[in-house]
Amino acid sequence: MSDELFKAMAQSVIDGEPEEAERLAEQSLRAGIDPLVSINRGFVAGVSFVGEQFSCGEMFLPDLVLAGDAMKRAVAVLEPEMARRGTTREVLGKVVLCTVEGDIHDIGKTLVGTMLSATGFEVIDMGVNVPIDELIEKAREVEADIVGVSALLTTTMVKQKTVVDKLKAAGLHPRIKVLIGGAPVTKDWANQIGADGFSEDAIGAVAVAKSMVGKS
Ligand code: B1M
Repeated sequence: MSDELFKAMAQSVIDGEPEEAERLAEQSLRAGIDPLVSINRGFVAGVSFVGEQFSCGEMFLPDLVLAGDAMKRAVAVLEPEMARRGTTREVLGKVVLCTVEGDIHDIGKTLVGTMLSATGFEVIDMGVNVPIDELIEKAREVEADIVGVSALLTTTMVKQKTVVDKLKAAGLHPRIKVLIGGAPVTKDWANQIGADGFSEDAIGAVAVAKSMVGKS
């Protein structure tokens, strides 16, 4: 019975059906299944599959967005019960995420945040057009492992360098590492500015973030 339910959970994420994911999460609670088990054996299995298919070009961006939505809806149902039972997922690391100052593009950044939290990172998403000093202050305050900086414009990607420089000047780098991405951003740029990680998409960002915190 549980195995079938876990399969259906994974499938609801693969099919990108948030209502179905929510319904199955509620059903699992009524059946008394540990919410952490539902997340790990059901929903995470689905999101991992979608990630793999996306990486090899078998699934596309809309699939990823819908899978992320379904995952989030299920986790929202299960999290209160996890808190009540005192069960917690292993937190892989803490990421303070933003789209950099001067830039209001938020779709890719939000997707990166969804994927990171779906795989076990604690994500503090500061939104878009975030002043660098505020980003650094938040990272210091929450003792972040990683700051994630998205930039979609050639005019704003230069601010990613400012983030690295200011973290170094504040003595916070390399304790707090810098992950960058966004349409104009390349691996060469990341190397040039001394960023610790780069990914061209949200799935890759998860793998890179895991290796940045030594959990790959
Ligand atoms: Co804008 N825009 N836009 N725009 N916009 C681009 C980026 C542009 C390439 C379009 C073009 O000309 N072909 C161009 C930039 C040119 C350049 O700098 N070279 C451009 C421009 C010029 C502008 C304005 C200046 C237009 C104007 O007003 N004259 C203006 C700037 C406003 C500002 O930010 N100050 C502007 C505004 C807008 C809208 C508001 C209309 C809208 C954004 C809506 C929103 O985000 N809520 C918009 C959109 C939608 C785009 C395009 C069409 C699509 C961006 C997007 O959402 N892609 C874009 C063209 C394009 O990219 N093809 C364009 C989907 C998203 C999932 O992908 O964001 O790349 P992406 O994220 C990916 C990866 O990059 C990576 O993973 C994500 C998921 O796989 N990634 C990370 C992203 N962040 C990451 C962080 C990481 C790791 C990976 O670690 C932290």
